[in-house]
Amino acid sequence: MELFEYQDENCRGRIERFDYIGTEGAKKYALVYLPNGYDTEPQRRYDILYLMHGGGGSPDAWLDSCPFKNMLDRSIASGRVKPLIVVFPTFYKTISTRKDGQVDHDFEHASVLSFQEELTSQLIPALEGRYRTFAEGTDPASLKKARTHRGFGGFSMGAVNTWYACYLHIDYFSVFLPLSGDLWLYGEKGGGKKPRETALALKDAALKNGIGPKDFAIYAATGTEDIACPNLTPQIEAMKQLGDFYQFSEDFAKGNLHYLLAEGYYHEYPAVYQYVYNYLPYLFGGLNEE
Ligand code: FER
Repeated sequence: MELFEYQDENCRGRIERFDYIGTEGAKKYALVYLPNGYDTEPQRRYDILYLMHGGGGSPDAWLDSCPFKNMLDRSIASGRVKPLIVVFPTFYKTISTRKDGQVDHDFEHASVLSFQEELTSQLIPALEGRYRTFAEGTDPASLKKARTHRGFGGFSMGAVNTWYACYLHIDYFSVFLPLSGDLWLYGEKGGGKKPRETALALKDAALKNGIGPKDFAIYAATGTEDIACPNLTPQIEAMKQLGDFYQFSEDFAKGNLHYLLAEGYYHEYPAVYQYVYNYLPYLFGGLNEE
């Protein structure tokens, strides 16, 4: 794994707050990273990555917990990554009152499902009506048509959200970055407890949406010391077993399933943002497609 190190960058994007109405009329916001050039190139459209925080977090968590913005600024300024929009939403209806270290499975799971509903019915239409993504309209057909330019990723409970987006909304997204978390379709840590059932459910959901092996890519990652490693690894292994559909490759430019297992890394943002750094150049077809 290549390691990112903070270094000052003059060519910066900016962060904007986007307010919207979520499930049951809840007042919500997401933070939006707009790359350098967004304001000076008014014709240009951008790939978009939705990136979810972990349990107990907020839209600010990624940006507060590691030099994520500097990583984006530098990756884009150096030409390593095509300019893109990154959205930091929250899956909680209101600010989380969760106490550190305490996971109430039912509360977390209900929050994930409620956000998944809001994601395609409220957040994406509102946000992509406002910013210049590849969506030519905010109706479901136009939004789905732009799916090759839209990704979803997240850390921990954000990875649970990512797998749910892959299960429920693969018609809206083509790229998934589940970082240190599994799919909880079959209960808490279900990817570890029921890996084969979980893998089959994901494959079935894709096929039901007419999505084939060439129509998506999953960039999963965790660390060997990460508490989610024992849950995520069996799920990935079970997906690899479905080799007619999931084409595993260590080359991030090939196949549709990748797994970065970082030796000695723990369950924390300073670890997982390095995985994002390593995957970013591959997410939307590399640098050559303009
Ligand atoms: C996992 C997925 C999510 C996991 C933990 C979480 C332990 C979330 C934990 C938290 O929010 O504290 O596989 O493994």
